[in-house]
Amino acid sequence: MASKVPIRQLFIDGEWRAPLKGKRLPVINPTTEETIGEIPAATAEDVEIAIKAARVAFTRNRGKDWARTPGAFRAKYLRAIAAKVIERKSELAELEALDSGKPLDETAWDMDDVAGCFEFYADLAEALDSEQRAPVSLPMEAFKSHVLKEPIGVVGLITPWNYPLLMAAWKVAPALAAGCTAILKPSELTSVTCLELASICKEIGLPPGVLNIVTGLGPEAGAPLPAHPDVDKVAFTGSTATGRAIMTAAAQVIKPVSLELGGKSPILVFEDVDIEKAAEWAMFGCFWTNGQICSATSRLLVQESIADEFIKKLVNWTKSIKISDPFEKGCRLGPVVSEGQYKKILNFISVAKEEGATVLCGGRHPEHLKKGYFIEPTIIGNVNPSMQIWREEVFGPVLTVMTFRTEEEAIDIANDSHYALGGAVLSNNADLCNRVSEHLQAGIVWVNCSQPCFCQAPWGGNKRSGFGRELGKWGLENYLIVKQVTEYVSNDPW
Ligand code: TXE
Repeated sequence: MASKVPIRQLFIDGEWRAPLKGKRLPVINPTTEETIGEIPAATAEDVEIAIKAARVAFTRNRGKDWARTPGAFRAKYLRAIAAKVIERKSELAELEALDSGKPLDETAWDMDDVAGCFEFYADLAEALDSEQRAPVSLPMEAFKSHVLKEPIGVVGLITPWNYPLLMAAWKVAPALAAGCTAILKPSELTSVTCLELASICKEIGLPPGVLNIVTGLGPEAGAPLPAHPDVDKVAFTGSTATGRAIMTAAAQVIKPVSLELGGKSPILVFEDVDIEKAAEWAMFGCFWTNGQICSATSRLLVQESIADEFIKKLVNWTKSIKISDPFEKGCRLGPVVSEGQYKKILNFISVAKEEGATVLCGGRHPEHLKKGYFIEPTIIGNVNPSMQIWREEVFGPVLTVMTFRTEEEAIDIANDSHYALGGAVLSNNADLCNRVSEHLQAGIVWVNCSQPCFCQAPWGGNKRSGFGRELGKWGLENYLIVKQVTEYVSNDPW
């Protein structure tokens, strides 16, 4: 079982490079609070070199331009990455659990999803070849027009810590499939597996400069990407505040951004549900990945007529969730990612109590675990829609509960949020589910479930949850631009 992490450097132009200023950051195991290694901390000077390398690899590479390679050529590299992830699955899953605190079972699934994502975009890269030169029908016979799909250019990919390698895959795989070259900046809290992705790229012989990986602090290693005139697009997943800063910087040089930001997603439970099944989805929807999911359905709305029975069941089950070292068999909840997040979540709970809410279960550090950033799975009732705990993203294992009487009221309360990422409706009435799905303000709606995610289907939010869609064919389009080519084909003078 891994207890230390490999020592790595920045990955720039196909080589390991020490950061120019020699800075390094500690890697802290959130389960033990111990330092278990370090990562290189890039500054603007390192990022500048990475951007230059990506630019050369994109279109100034003397005939070997990644941008001009056929999709089928790029697909081979994506498949090779997928194969290596599977070959190293248990090692990568262990490193991810060690670094992030997520249960080992979950990080093992994450690795399957990482490989699946690279495979999926390999298929789309191949398909892209046959989609080129699609004709456009014009109203004048003297002209013929077609469309070229071209890679957008050098892209900056900035990712968070809740699914460290998977969030990188969601961006790297479509970017490379489209023919873009990239600079990936993972979260400083969980960069370990992304540096292993670098080792995989080296091993499979990905052409130098196609993917550069710079680790370090956001303001130092991330901020140069949106601000730099030679980065053509930025894709970001993280907090709404950082998303706003990225958008502001990108606006100065007019470049597109796609933003997947925070959320406070509702789950609506109607009186005709099977209470046991619904309670399971409500728990899963909020406590999976230690509650650190942007789309976590953390606002539970339950119909008044079943509220007492439903909440009682939910609280009892939540109390039985196994919270332990992520490597322990049967672990369902590990520690949250960092001391900063731990304190932030406990503060949310204490403000909720001050505002008059009631902690129905959890709300503290578990007694049986002396060390680590553990927080018991928590359910908070007696809330009203103006409370901070109901309105703001907690990003931890905290579920907040309110009741409703009618469908209209449930939809109104659900939509009364700055966020609009996910939403779930649980009912046996198909018409009701359809109506609610249509009315919920969200980029993703789950019916009779919460959180399943497939790389074939679009992912992303509206309002302050961001814009742009990842995954599926929409994820590829994020990294493509369309070019119109129109030809005068008549022999007659114009
Ligand atoms: O996020 P940041 P943090 C939310 C969640 C969490 C809060 C804070 O509510 O409690 O954000 O987490 C990089 N220019 N989400 O502080 O800062 C940073 O290095 C460029 C929701 O970790 O947004 C990291 O790589 N980059 C979320 C990435 O941005 C910058 C997932 C995300 O960090 C930067 C994570 C800058 N100025 C947190 N500053 C989701 N939607 O899934 C930071 N970064």
